[in-house]
Amino acid sequence: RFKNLLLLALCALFYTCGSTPEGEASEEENNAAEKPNVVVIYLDDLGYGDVSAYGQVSLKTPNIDALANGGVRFTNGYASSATCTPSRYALLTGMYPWKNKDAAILPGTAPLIISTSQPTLPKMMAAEGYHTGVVGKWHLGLGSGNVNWNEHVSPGPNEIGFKHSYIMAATQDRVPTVYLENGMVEGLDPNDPIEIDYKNNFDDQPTGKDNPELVEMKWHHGHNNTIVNGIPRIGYMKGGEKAKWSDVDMADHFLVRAQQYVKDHKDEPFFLYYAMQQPHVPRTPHPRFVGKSGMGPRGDVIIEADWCIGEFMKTLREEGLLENTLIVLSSDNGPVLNDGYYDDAVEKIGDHKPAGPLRGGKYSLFEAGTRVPFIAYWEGKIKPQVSDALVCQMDLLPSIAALVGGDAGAVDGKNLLPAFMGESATGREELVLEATSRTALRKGDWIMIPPYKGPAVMKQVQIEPGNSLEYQLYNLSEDIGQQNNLAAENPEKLAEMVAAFEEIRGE
Ligand code: NG6
Ligand code: CA
Repeated sequence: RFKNLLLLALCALFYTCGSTPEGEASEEENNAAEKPNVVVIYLDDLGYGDVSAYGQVSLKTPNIDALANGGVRFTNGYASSATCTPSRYALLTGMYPWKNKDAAILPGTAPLIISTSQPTLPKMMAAEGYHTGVVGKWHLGLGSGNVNWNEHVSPGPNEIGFKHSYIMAATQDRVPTVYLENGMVEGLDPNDPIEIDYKNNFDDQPTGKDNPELVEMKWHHGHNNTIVNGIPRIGYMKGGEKAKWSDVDMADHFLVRAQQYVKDHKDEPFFLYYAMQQPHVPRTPHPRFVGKSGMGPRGDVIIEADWCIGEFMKTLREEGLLENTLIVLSSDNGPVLNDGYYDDAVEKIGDHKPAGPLRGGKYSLFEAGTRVPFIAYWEGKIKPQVSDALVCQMDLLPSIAALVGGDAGAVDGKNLLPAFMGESATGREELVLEATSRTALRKGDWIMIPPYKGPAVMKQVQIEPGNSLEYQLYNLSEDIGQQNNLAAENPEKLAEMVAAFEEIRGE
């Protein structure tokens, strides 16, 4: 019996050697090695401290932890900005968003802010023979102004490099509350056309402001226009009843689309941008996650998002793709508790620290605005490690271009592929950070925030935006919480930082 087995093994060996010359990979293997799939999993408002692998104990995120602990976990990984639209702009174009005056939080009616002629991550991938897809939150504008939501909406993701798109136009708290597939509103009844207006209500429409009795989630600030599914939103919407999404099903809905995308394109190299909506407001966990965190809906949707990531990873595993897929996970900006609805986020936070040791939060030039969970995972390829390299999402376009042999074009991002692959501890030397149109400079371990007028605390969201009439200078290596302003005591360092900042900003 043993002899038979040996014979069989020998035969198998000869057979393999016969089909490909020794030492050379088969064509299939070659293709696989040359064209790894790339998936960017992007969360919305997830803070540096919201992931248990980043030191948090009160909230458990086992599936994100598996990526963080099995790949490169960056401790100095940044979104380019402290709000969504500019960060997404930088991620997809590799450009500093403060160079584009339109890269600010957009209403649902805003035109597309990425020029169809500029280089983008999906375009670069498509040029390298990749199938490219986006599933989830868009918030980069659609159309060229005055969008008619009842016709094909363009330009949008499909015109800047995505061959397939399944998106919500802006945010969960903004109208239109519908999904678009490749530019068409899904499930639209032509007899019930959609009308959208961000200034004026349609006469017969109830609003959060005038009809509190119809509201199931109370608004705290903003968010008092058209009510959809009991939730008052930003902006007015009329019609499109059948096309409206179900908030509690949104996570499952996007997950299934992301999984389907993988299954549909597993036989060709693909790039998927999976842009999840959690934990942005309104936080609407599916009933099976309600109460799971003990922190109210904000904690519950983080657990929901973590579960989705686990399910998505299962799909990659089942399809046999994990060893040929680079997965990057990050968040578009830092955390906020009360972002406009009463949802117990503040009341039930307990000892959880969404920003970890960092100061500020979403909208802030302090670290918590832009320093976010940032993970690169590739099974069998990237060695598990913690990296202190300074990296920004803007660097993904040129770095992934280097991975797949593509051309990134002339962008502000840097090719930091060795850092993303865990082969080098060196990241960028400096980075200009942006928060609600203000900018600051990180260089080495130092941060310089120029003087800005404005409140020290944003009253409604209870976040310190980083404003001061004085220059601020912090040494993050000894003061990660930005408590000691060293500007007065270290004028040389301040001068050096200001000069470097002005040079990059072109001032
Ligand atoms: C703000 C909204 C906030 C959120 C944010 C965008 C108000 C008062 N606040 O204007 O709730 O929607 O925009 O968040 O309307 S982001 O993550 O998409 O940038
Ligand atoms: Ca966001």
